[in-house]
Amino acid sequence: MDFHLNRRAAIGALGALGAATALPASPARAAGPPSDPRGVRGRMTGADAAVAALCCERVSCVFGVPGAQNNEFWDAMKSGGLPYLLVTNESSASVMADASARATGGVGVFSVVPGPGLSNALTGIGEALLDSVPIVGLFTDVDRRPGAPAFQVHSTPNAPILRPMSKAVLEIKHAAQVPSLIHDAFRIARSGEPGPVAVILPFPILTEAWDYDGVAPPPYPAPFDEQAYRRAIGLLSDRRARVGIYAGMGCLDVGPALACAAEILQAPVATSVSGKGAIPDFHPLAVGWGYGAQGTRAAERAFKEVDIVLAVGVKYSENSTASYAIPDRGKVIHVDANPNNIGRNVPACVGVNADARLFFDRLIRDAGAVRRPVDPGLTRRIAHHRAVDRRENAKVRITQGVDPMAFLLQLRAALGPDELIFVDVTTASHWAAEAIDLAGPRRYFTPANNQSMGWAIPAAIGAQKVRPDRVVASISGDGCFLMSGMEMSTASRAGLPVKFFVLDDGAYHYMQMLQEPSFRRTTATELARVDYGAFARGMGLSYNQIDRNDDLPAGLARAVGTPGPVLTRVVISYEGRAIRWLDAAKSAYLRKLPADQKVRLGVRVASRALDRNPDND
Ligand SMILES: Cc1ncc(C[n+]2csc(CCOP(=O)(O)OP(=O)(O)O)c2C)c(N)n1
Ligand SMILES: [Mg+2]
Repeated sequence: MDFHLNRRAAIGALGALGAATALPASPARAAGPPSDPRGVRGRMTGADAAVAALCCERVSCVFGVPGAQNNEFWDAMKSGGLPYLLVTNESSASVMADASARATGGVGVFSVVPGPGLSNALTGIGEALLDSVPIVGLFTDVDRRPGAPAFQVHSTPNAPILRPMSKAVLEIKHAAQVPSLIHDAFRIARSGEPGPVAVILPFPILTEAWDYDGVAPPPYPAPFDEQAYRRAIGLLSDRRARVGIYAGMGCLDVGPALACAAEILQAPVATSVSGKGAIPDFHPLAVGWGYGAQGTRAAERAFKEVDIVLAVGVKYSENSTASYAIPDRGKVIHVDANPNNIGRNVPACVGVNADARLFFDRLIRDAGAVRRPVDPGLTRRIAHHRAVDRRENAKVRITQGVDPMAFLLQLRAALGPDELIFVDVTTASHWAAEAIDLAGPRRYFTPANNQSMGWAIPAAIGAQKVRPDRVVASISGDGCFLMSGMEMSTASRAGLPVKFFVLDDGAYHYMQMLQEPSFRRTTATELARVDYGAFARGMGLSYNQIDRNDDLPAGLARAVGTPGPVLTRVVISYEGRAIRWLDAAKSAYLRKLPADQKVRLGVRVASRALDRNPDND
């Protein structure tokens, strides 16, 4: 480590003096905690131990906002050379941690103060919880020792708020526990079904010194239920049964094994929304997302021929099934790292509590028992249906303003196969799931299950911070933009060249689509008109605008080609293109609606249909 004396080191040394009362035997501290890949060793403060543990875990960035309870930690990050990114609101800190994990396959980290910092961060924590993303939140806390003063600033209860939102809440009670509990948090976040873990670190511990002699523990073993696996193989060994694989987020990092298993089984592979990219879209057995009326037509058709669905690392969530509209396709073998996910929404004939990698690796070793002869007819049919899908998607159907599908397809082409696309909670998200082809995993990101509007803007910034080698684009509706647009200032401050796209229709079109058929009017859906050019200038971004389909090629080239962060307003129109997801969800909803509710709905719709001037807003 370099020990040359500069301003930063001098400030660090002054900081060390501040902690001198707690560090009687410490040698002069220069450039932060020693970073030992084996574990945290030596005498240091709790703040330095936390930084050393995070360095040990190879954290690429800590996202957050400093405050009185964690300034010591932020200072230690600087001394320790641990990269950090200041955000405008803690709601972005947890989202950026989540996105950095999704973009890299690692664990994302954020640091916030208790009270408002914690509550602001909850939405992003919820997204990581429902979307199974490993993140670690460091919540510095007020002084809770016996005799500590009452009514401290930010003293809302942390652990009780965090517990239902997290896989685990680890409370550090003594400086000695700092590295070991941080390592535990990473192990728990990654293990089984990944998710968010909270570490609560009271601020007095940050300045306490301790002699550490730790070793970072190995990861928890991945689950594998041998007996259930054998039952699954027994079922798959009936070679008359045609198999379809439904791959979720749990398959993202096992793409080659998934493709190999599909070839052995001669199985078409559909993915959930979050599993998009687990198999490259150009693989001859890849059929796109979903396998019901909500997904691609190719997936729907291919799975009509299937007798056994092998569902791996997938939850059959409301979003991925269009409100549980997934069709019954015979027997389901459900493989998941979390036993509580198995058979929850779709009954499983065999449930296998196993990690996707272990499951596919074993299946490949046992290929002899389950292998099907190569079926050229199957891949021909898939190629045909996918070509039909792509042709249909490429037809421009909307000419007033920009057709969202044309925008999505041309953006994909302008970016190239390896760049990262973040899709927000907008009408266009369903077309994006259908039409954006992927060359591999961790290139397409969406808040699938907590569906927090505005997620894509901070998420794209967080991903860009840890993937400087990629172009990162975010696609948000104008409603989403209004939720988190201020975070764009972070991109310009930190020089992160994200390409932000706002699909501007002046409304919550999604809500209008849901409200109009049921209420024959819209309520609370019209948005403020925003001067996006002025906003971009105010935030320090370049500005770009696309008004018509004809502008798309040049407008997208400008967005991608302009250095630094760019805000592009896309004047969008949604009328005139069907949404398969919505149609599937609507028919599932109506099918399940009790008779008396159907009558009530019918009467309201009929009576309001007579109103020539509906009271829309
Ligand atoms: C935080 C949050 N609040 C409310 C919702 C409900 N919601 C889902 S989509 C949507 C409208 C999105 O508007 P916009 O970004 O303009 O996209 P558009 O619907 O116009 O495509 C709303 C209000 C949500 N998902 N998240
Ligand atoms: Mg809108």
